[in-house]
Amino acid sequence: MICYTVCRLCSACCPVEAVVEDNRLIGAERVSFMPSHRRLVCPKLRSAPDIVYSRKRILKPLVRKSRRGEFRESSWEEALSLIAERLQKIKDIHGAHAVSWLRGMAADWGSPWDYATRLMSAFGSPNVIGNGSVCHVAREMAHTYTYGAMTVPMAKDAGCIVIWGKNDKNTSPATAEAILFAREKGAKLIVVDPVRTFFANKADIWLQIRPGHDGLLALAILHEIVKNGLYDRTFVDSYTVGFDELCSVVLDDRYDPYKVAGTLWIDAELIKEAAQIYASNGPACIIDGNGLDMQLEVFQATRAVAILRAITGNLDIPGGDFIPQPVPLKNIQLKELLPEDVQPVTSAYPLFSSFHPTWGLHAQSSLIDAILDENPYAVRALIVQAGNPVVTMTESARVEKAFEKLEFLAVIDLFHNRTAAFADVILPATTSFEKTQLNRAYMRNSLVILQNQVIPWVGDSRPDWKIVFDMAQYLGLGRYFPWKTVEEAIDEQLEPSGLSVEQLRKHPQGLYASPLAYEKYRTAGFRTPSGKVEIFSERLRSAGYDPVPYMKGFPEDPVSFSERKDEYPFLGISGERRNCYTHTQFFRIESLRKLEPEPTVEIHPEDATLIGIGSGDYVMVKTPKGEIRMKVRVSDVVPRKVVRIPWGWGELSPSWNLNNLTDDGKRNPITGTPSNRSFYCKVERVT
Ligand SMILES: Nc1nc2c(c(=O)[nH]1)N[C@H]1C(S)=C(S)[C@@H](COP(=O)(O)OP(=O)(O)OC[C@H]3O[C@@H](n4cnc5c(=O)[nH]c(N)nc54)[C@H](O)[C@@H]3O)O[C@H]1N2
Ligand SMILES: Nc1nc2c(c(=O)[nH]1)N[C@H]1C(S)=C(S)[C@@H](COP(=O)(O)OP(=O)(O)OC[C@H]3O[C@@H](n4cnc5c(=O)[nH]c(N)nc54)[C@H](O)[C@@H]3O)O[C@H]1N2
Ligand code: SF4
Ligand SMILES: [Mo]
Repeated sequence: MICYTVCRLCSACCPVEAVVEDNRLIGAERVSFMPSHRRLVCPKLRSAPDIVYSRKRILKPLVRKSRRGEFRESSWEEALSLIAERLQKIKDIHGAHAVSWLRGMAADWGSPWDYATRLMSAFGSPNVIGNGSVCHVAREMAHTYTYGAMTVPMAKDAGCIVIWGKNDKNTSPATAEAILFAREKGAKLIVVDPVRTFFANKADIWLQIRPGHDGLLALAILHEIVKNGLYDRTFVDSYTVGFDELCSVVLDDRYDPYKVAGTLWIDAELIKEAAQIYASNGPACIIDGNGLDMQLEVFQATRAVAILRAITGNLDIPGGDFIPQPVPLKNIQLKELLPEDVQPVTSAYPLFSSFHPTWGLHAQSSLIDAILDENPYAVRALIVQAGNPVVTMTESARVEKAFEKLEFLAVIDLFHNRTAAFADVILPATTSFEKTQLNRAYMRNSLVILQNQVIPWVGDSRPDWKIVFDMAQYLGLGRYFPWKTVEEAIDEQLEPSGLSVEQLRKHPQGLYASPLAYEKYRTAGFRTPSGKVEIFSERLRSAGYDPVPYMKGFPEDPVSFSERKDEYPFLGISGERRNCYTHTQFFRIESLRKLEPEPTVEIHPEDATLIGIGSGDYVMVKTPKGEIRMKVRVSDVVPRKVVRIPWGWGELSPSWNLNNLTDDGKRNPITGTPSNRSFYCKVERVT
């Protein structure tokens, strides 16, 4: 039997056809506009049955026999009672805000995020924290502050595609297929990436940027476009505010491509040509990605890129950058129940914590400040859902210290990860194939596709929704979760859209909540305070930040440890996401592991010769925070003086943990984003 659902083995959220026989998942294939024989293969999806039925999955709740002692299996009743009792005790003594919920990306940011927030609101704690400061939410805020929403690139119909810090071949096969399709039809392709990626190899222009300097490149491109009158004057005059202020920033001689070329490591002629091609081959879209995230400059750099989209007239047109039409949903987070006098732990980042009605809190480093330094107050108990923060948060040593200090930790996961090693209780969750939910990807834009449960829960595991609903009962908050099934909960949330689970199941390829419409700003304006594209943001000005990107100038070398680069001369960058793994996941799935058995640091041939190493040798990579030890691959995919360190392997060994090298001391002032992406380091041969 073929069953339609959405795969959530990574955040790409691909619609898939699952093959189910006798209630068992046999296989699955992505749904795509590409004919089957031309579709990109996702190894994780191919191994989905190995993941779902892995012998390593946790299939019973586990509780500790004693603090840091061994785990023993328990009933759900015992585990949930224990959690409720411990959380209630901490609430009674210290207040509900001493309890926090921390979410990784794996259970999705859609309805699972709403349920966790609802539970904590009812409990009385504002602290439900996501990982958006290092994922795409900081970038989402920059888009939103500029034109009211994060745009969706319409690559398939574009005349020019700019891929800015994204590696879709490995991270989003549907987008990669759209790019390949457009390219075959003759679309121009520009790639901004320090690494020679699959698409950099296919590009008309590859801007091999110095890591962390995207804001400066955007200024140089803006300089070229404005100076040569390559912008859309009618759009700028009618629909933007602050163009004059932009001109006074970007026309400064400092941002002339010839002046910045040396700093950017890019030939000035290439920057000028890229600006010319982008501005004159519309409709053009910019696919921005995680190369901009996890950078100290994420916010203003993304703002500068967003302004490029706007002044070239590419917003909300077919083949350009579409302004999504959010699905009207009921806000079920119940934040109105929260006491007004308790601030969340992320209160140092107030704009980021409030830019969106349901995104919530994402400056995740603040949680570690709260546990370790009791700043702004102490968090003593934590529930970690669908994340592995001990490996994925910045500066693992600090995170581990914080987890050691917790009075109570409950983990909701499929596997025994490094974070679960600190837990008092582990609750076994189901995979995405075993649960029905509304994913964020299908809430933010008009087409809604339901993630459907296609097989029964494996063992004694439970879907995340059920775990949260049951936890509410044990905490005496059952009245806030009146739904008997997840379908009832989703229907209530979907009510304003006029859609329902039943209808969505009848239309597994999705239903539109509203008809697709372009250039909506002509009648409705943009969803910003002024109703226009805010090149100049009054909100940023009044909060004390640059209202136009880089009014106060582009900072010198905004990369971790730049003040010590004499001692740490290499630039380390957080490495490739291989398509067989998701962050710290699936390294123990044999069919996937054999595709990439060991991590390798990539280093340029000239640097390798200088250090006297070759492929297969081992090196130590060190920063002031720590060190890792890995095998070397000599390769010219990276520029000189840059090493690419593979991501996620810290789950298998601390000596492979990239976040042993990163620094949580310096953060973006608006979003609290530390640089997990680029940092100075040294590379030493292991003899
Ligand atoms: N240095 C550096 N740091 C990074 C990154 C980087 O590239 N470099 N990437 C950053 C980014 S973009 C992100 S999004 C974060 C990711 O950070 P995390 O979300 O912490 O990363 P994962 O390793 O994906 O952890 C997900 C966990 O959820 C479990 N899981 C899977 N599915 C489910 C489910 O349905 N329910 C439940 N309850 N559990 C489930 C998995 O077994 C796994 O243990 O890391 C960030 N940190
Ligand atoms: N297979 C797989 N797929 C995934 C994930 C996974 O872990 N594995 N994770 C999912 C998640 S949560 C996310 S957020 C997405 C992320 O997906 P992407 O946005 O594609 O992120 P990455 O592949 O980390 O990095 C994108 C590119 O940025 C480049 N880059 C590095 N530094 C810089 C820089 O300073 N400037 C510029 N311009 N580029 C730079 C890298 O070389 C890389 O090619 O992928 C999702 N999909
Ligand atoms: S890219 Fe692969 S793992 Fe990620 S959602 Fe799509 S099919 Fe699933
Ligand atoms: Mo992410």
